[in-house]
Amino acid sequence: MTRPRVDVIGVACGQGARDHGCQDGPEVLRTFGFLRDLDEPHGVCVWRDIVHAAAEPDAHPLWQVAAIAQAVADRVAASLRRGHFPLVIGGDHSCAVGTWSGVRAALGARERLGLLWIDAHMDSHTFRTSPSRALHGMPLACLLGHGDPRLTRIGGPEPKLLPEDVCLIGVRSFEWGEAALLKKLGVRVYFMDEIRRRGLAAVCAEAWERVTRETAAAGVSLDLDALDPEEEPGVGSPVAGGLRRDELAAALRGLHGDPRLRALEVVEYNPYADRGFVTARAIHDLCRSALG
Ligand SMILES: [Mn+2]
Repeated sequence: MTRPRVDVIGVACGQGARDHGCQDGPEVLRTFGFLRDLDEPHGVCVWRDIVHAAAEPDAHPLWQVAAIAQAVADRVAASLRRGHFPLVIGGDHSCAVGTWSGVRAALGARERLGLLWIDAHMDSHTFRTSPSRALHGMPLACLLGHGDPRLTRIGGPEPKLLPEDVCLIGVRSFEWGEAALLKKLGVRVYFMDEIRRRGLAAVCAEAWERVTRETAAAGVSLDLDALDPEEEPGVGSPVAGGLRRDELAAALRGLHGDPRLRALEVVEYNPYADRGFVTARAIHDLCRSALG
């Protein structure tokens, strides 16, 4: 089987977070060529473009995030329809609404999408439960059909994910309201204590089996704050006690070459918090692990 061409789609969104630093993540990674060698040896990785927010800085963040998510959804769906593999590089995690709505749109109407959500947080708030009202704390709820219609209806009115087709991995910081939503829906959450007990490899293998059991395609949404900030400082919302880069790289290598893996998203790179580009290099290593 020939490897599909990888379309790198940068998303310069920072409006979903209080600190907008992640907005400049894709531009730094592209300018300094951190993903360049994904190109080798066959030239199958192409930076398509970087999606920017509309030039209306005073617009409400919800309006800006919805506009950018729609643009991302269109590009991701077009990439899949060309038979390519979209690699979305955020930006804050609100771009996930666009990424996975786009993947869902490229599938058949009755086909289901599976997703591993690797994150220190649950990202499953709605405006009713979120203390901060920050949109990067809401994308998973939106994809499950809960949230503001301007975000839940991108790519069609139906939920983009069924609860049984999603697993969260690496969670260690959350609020009561979002945990209650996931519990009510029956979404499987692998907290850090379970990962420490069983090992990331075993947890990832089990989670991947769950999200591919009934689905036509599956993906990985990787929030870099799942990693331990002692190793990876360049993230939007660091939380102590996370995954090690090498164990996550090994787990992603387990997915490499699996035809059910159809898209990958890596988000929340904050270049202003990075030290000596260690986290930029981690992004490269992790993409390389998953994509070969
Ligand atoms: Mn997140």
